[in-house]
Amino acid sequence: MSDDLLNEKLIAAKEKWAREGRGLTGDVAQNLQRLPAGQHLVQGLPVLDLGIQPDLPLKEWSLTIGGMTERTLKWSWDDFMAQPQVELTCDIHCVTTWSSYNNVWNGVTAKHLMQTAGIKPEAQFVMLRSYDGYTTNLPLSQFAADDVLIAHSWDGKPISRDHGGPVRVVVPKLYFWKSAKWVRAITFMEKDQPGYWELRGYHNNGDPWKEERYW
Ligand SMILES: Nc1nc2c(c(=O)[nH]1)N[C@H]1C(S)=C(S)[C@@H](COP(=O)(O)O)O[C@H]1N2
Ligand SMILES: [Mo]
Repeated sequence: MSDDLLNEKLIAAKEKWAREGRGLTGDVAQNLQRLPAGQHLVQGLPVLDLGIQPDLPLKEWSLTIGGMTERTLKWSWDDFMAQPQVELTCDIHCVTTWSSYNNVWNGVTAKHLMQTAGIKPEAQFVMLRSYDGYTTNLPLSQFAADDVLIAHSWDGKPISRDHGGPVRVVVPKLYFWKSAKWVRAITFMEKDQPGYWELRGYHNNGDPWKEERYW
């Protein structure tokens, strides 16, 4: 076969591929919408914390809800499990640039918790406090989003100790450092206060779609 003929055949084949859309997965547009700027996709869920993973027997565990609320609640494990339960699936975006898709969580919604405690009109911010000494703050409007969960299960199993079990918060719309593991107390506040990473150069709001990493 002459070089010319070979070339023509190759071009014809490539034209056919173009007509057929060979190699197209349809994923490009989807990924562009799904992966925030500067993030890459990983499988599963890496472990990230301060190196202290508290051991919390269910009998000793409790969650305190207070501050600018009508009632101060202290839920035991049984109290917590007796609340209405929901299942939610979300993508996770960690500020260290990994994202993880389709994480399935079970637990109690922040909305339900707020209704049960009764939020005073002065409340504008929320502080999450954890058993390892970690804290993180967020505006009430972010905490009150429909997809914020106080979760006890991940992908159908109790959340393991390294991922914040028995109970962690999940705030899908913000970078993952706002999702406190081993949550101990949820405090509603009139004035904002920076949490652990917010005091150390990380953004106060932390919206991955605005790339609010640092400030
Ligand atoms: N209590 C507590 N919660 C925490 C942290 C922590 O150190 N302590 N680290 C945060 C950070 S920076 C991230 S990225 C996620 C990691 O959650 P994972 O280990 O389940 O992936 O937890 C967040 N919640
Ligand atoms: Mo993180």
